[in-house]
Amino acid sequence: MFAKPTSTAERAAFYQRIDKESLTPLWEVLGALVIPEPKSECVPAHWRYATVREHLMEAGRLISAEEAERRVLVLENPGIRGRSSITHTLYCGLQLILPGEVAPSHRHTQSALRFVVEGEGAFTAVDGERATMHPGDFIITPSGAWHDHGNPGGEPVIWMDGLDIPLVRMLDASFAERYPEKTQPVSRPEGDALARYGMSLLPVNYEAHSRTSPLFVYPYGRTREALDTLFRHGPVHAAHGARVQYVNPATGGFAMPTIATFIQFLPKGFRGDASRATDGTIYCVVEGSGRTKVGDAVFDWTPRDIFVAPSWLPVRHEAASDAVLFSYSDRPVQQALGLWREETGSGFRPFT
Ligand code: 1HN
Repeated sequence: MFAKPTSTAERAAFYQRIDKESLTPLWEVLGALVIPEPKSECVPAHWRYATVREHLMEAGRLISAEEAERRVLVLENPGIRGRSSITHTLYCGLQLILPGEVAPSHRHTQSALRFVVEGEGAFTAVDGERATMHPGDFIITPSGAWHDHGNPGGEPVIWMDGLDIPLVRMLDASFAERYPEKTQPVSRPEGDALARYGMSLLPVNYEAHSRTSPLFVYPYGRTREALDTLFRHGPVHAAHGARVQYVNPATGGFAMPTIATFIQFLPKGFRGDASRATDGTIYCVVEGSGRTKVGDAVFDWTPRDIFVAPSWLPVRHEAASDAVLFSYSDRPVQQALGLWREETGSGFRPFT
């Protein structure tokens, strides 16, 4: 759209001279800076669970959760290797905690989500309350909250971590500290947050002390029931199936200030319309099998697989069996800044 002017020897010499003073001519780079529509360096990518799990189990033999601080294999977008990023703004990892292990308590300004993929018996502790993790549970560690994990059970437990690490890094706003002890004290019984904030009731005079949902565990059983009802009573979206977003019950907004989280049900035989949005999205398969086309890539997925759809590439889901997909993106950030755009079905205007 913005064409580069022709180069001349005189201009090139000028650029070289000013380069020494950390100056560069805008007209040489404008076309790459301000592009007519998003064209991400990130690429569509798919990680099969069986493969990653094998490597994660090997990591389990090489290093303890305690020595590693967190025993995680980071899923790096192949288009931007070396930046611990799955999209430009978001991080994704798979974390393993073995029976008897503890991942020590710490806190940081980065917000984190956990989506449990395998195993029973581990817990995560957030600001004095423990949550026993079950597959499919969505759990939040708010910015600034002390958190540690433990596995007093008898089997390995694995979950997906989603954090806003690249975003916070871009803003140079990272602070972190260790808790003086390995684990934080328990100050509230398990289920306290769910009773206080997860029953469509709020304590009177409730005052938010954070931008993150006070409900930090969204158990899968309840979510799954809701999805089932949504699907059975319809309507089902032509592109997204029966898709819901996790909300902060105190505001109705997204559960986290920087990360949106979604879950969707795709009935057996679903062949979705294409849709695209400016928020690159990470999907984790919860149930079922199917196929998703992202741009020109085609991913055949089965439970616990993770795949990523970069910004603005068309996404089309098909389900071979009843399927459930969890997903997350930076949508709250884009919406807060008035940048978010979505095109689905017909009709789309970037400027209104
Ligand atoms: C972190 O605190 C966790 O608490 C997981 O489990 C992954 C990646 C980078 C920075 C902090 C956790 C993380 C992390």
